[in-house]
Amino acid sequence: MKIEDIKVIVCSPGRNFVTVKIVADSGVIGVGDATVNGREMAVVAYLEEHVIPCLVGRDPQDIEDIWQYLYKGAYWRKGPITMAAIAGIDMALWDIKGKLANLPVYQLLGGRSRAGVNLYAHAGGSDIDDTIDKAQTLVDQGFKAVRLQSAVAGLKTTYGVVGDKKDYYELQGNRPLPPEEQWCTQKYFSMIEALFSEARRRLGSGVHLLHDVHSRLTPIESARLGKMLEPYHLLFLEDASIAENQQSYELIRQHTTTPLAIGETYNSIWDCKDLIQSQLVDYIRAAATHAGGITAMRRIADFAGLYNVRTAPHGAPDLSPICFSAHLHLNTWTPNFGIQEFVGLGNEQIRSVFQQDVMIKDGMAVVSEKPGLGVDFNEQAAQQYPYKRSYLPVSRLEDGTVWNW
Ligand code: CS2
Ligand code: MG
Repeated sequence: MKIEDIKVIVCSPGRNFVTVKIVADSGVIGVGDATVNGREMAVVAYLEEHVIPCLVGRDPQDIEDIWQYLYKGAYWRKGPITMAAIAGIDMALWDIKGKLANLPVYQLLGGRSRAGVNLYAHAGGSDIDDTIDKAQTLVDQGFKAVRLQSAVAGLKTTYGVVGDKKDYYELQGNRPLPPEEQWCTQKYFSMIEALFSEARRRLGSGVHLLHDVHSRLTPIESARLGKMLEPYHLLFLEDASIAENQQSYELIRQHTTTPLAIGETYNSIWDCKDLIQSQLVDYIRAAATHAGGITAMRRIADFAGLYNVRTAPHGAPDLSPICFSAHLHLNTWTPNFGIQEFVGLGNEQIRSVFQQDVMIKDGMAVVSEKPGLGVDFNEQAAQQYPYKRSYLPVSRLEDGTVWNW
């Protein structure tokens, strides 16, 4: 069996997605997600110029060999662009393998560990009341876990809060340069405890609450926050501090029992290794698209399982439905799965391009039983939505210093 053709399609049905489509000589088609928000065309060039020529004519069933060839064979290992390119190919090959075997991908991974995949939804509001109102609506819809992000009084913008303004959830139509946002740790600390105490008062203790700091705090500030939020029993506190220096999580850990999560920007098992091995985090949030595909995620999950770390894959709107589907297959299998981030199934345009077979009910997703990943990619529909240059925001402190967004 041979790979006949590989195409990379960039479309923008409301936001940009990079899709890899592999056609095998038997006519079987596999699709994968290779989207890196704000750097989409770098992945396209990497794939078209350096990856695809090495793969046409090879056996699409050799997933492992192809993964190792692209990872070790490049000499220049890791990095978001390389790993997204590998991920797009890898997902498409698993899709093909499933179709050839006439089995959904989770069966190829080892079969079910659970009936369905628990999801956490996003509540982002303009103030504490608005955030909790939105959380209440999600709870009423059946969600058992909700992430709370509230605007911070006195700051022009806050991460995770979608208003009527354009922000990272949307495409920057008329301003194709990175938007700038503002941050002030002191202002954030003056409201964050009230958000969670009020949420517990209004929502009760039955719902799981989560929060994403988006790496805005130093390790000692994260320690303070974790301690401060202990009475409100978060399911996890995400990306409290940046962990380029993985040891810095030791300091946070020494001070707080609030469970910690990290990993959405990680590209390989090596980025998570020390955090997992030293049990410095409770949830690892690597995504199939950014950490090298299903082959790599399977290894991260098994490694994490040795240290009581659970998986909680990234599920933001800038990962395509193909990635979400790959996560559902992984999560259905992963014995040490924790929770899946969920922001909905996308707008009408997205759903016309990526026809995804999934059932969502009462805050839980049930994976597709179709062979492969269970996503039909409509290339003609995709062509109606050409790529539009767009960026994630950049953050600055009030004095102008560039900060972590
Ligand atoms: C966020 C993301 O969902 C999350 O947890 O951190 O929305 C993230 O900001 C974007 O995916 C960045 O591309
Ligand atoms: Mg996050």
